[in-house]
Amino acid sequence: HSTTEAQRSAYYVTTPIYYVNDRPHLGHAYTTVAGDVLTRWHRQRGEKVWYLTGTDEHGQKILRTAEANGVTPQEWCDKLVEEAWKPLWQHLNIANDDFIRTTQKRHTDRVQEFVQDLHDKGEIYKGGYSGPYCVGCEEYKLPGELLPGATEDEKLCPIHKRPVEWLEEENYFFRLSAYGPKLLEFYAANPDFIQPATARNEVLRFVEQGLQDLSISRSTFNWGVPLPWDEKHVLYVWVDALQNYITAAGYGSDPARFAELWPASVHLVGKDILRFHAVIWPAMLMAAGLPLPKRVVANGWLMVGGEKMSKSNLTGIAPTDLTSHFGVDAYRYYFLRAIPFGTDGSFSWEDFTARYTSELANDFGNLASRVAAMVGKYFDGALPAATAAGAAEQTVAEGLAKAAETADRKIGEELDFAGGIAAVFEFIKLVNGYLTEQEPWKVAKDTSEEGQARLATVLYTAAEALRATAVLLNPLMPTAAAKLWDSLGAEASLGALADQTIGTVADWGRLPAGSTVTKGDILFPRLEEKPAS
Ligand code: ME8
Repeated sequence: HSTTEAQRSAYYVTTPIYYVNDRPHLGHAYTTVAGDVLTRWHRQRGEKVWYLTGTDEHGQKILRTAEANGVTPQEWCDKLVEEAWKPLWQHLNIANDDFIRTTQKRHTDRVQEFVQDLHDKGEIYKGGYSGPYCVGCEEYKLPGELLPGATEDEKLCPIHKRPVEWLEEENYFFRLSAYGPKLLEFYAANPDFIQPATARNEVLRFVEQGLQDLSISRSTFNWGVPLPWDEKHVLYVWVDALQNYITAAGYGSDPARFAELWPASVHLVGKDILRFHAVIWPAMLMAAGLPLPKRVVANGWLMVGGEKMSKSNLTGIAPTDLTSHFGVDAYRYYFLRAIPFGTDGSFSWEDFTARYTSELANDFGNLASRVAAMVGKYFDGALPAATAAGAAEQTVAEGLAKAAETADRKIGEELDFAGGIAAVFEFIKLVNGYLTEQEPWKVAKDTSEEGQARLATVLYTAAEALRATAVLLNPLMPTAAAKLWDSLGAEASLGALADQTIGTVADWGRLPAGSTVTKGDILFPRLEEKPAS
């Protein structure tokens, strides 16, 4: 990157825009929390960041749900967005900069211009298609991937395990097949475009087999964006949905903003929608002559009983069922810490409880409250200076440097959240070990000048380690980090927690002696007994 480019472009992260046929569950929150931590991390680096999420509101799935509930699809979407989706993101402390809804005019107008442009360029033609369609996926399926159903004629979607429908329609088609070679060339030139490697390999194999043209319109229902040149057709919901990433970024409406945001830095997607993002979307952008996103990163599935947690399988657990027990910070922590990003995983109450108790309450929370209590007890809450630092203190400072470097690389670059969080918690362990070894509560009994200097040094070292920990954990657990920042009295000397940068977090000695340390709220209170179920 040249300096000018780096200054001009923002770190732009997107989530999938979720179908609002139902309420959000743990799976949706998983991707959105990951994106939030990623963007907060880059913000904490001092970069300009833009985080987009939103909702996918067209198509047959939404239409049918609305009909079944006796309301118009727009009414249904408005209700779900306002009553379920937006409140959840607020509850989970998601700091998105925008929320796009595909029924907004700022989106539909631009979508019509985009497809008209492709039509004008000869990328779209009229044809016919018949094949099995899964409304749950909003996708034509290939006969070979279907599972047998209850009768000989019935076939099931491999993801939803529900019967597919046979669709036969006159459609418009996008010349996707022409883009296979160009896509393969692009993947080869940009080996990091699709991550993780398993996802990349899957896409490569798929494209190498040869692509079929893509049906991009439907004429048997009208809940969608009308094709500007043939209003009997609405645009296929996926083609409409993918464009949210550019319509929200100012494509066709705000050139300066679009230049700053596009191409996106990272599209976060579940592995089920990888092909749409890594094949169809790049091909459409190529056809339109627009730059391609820099990365598409696929997360694995949260599983229930060996199947993908899903609304249609009725296995969706509401995030609030867990946050009401563990709290929002612990929730944000648990899923990213417990499941390596990119692989499938499942949630268990026992595992969550165990991690909460040992890692959050004991290792981290107790450390913070012990240090604050000792500074209160021995120094009246005024942080003493480290006048007698030696090798043990050096080890803590070095441990911090290593943790900061590792976390920055793993979270900020590799999206290895579990690895990055582990690095910070290893540092917390190191500080706990340091206190256990130094035994400040014993040193305190030595009233000689030397003894008091050692006591001051040990407590300063622990508090300074906590100062850095608050910064490193702020993107992941903003509430706990803010409480810790507060209890260290850091704001008065160092300013707002949000303004601390990752680049300076390991500069040892930033927290000034004399800071007012108070015993704040307990960061992670003991859990109540599990409610009887
Ligand atoms: O696919 N585990 O919307 P959607 C992990 N509207 N992540 C999960 C999950 C699970 N069990 N279940 C859902 C759509 N997700 C389209 C997207 S984008 C232009 C259009 C997450 O409501 C995961 O990120 O079905 C997945 O990709 C997304 O929710 C799908 O949400």
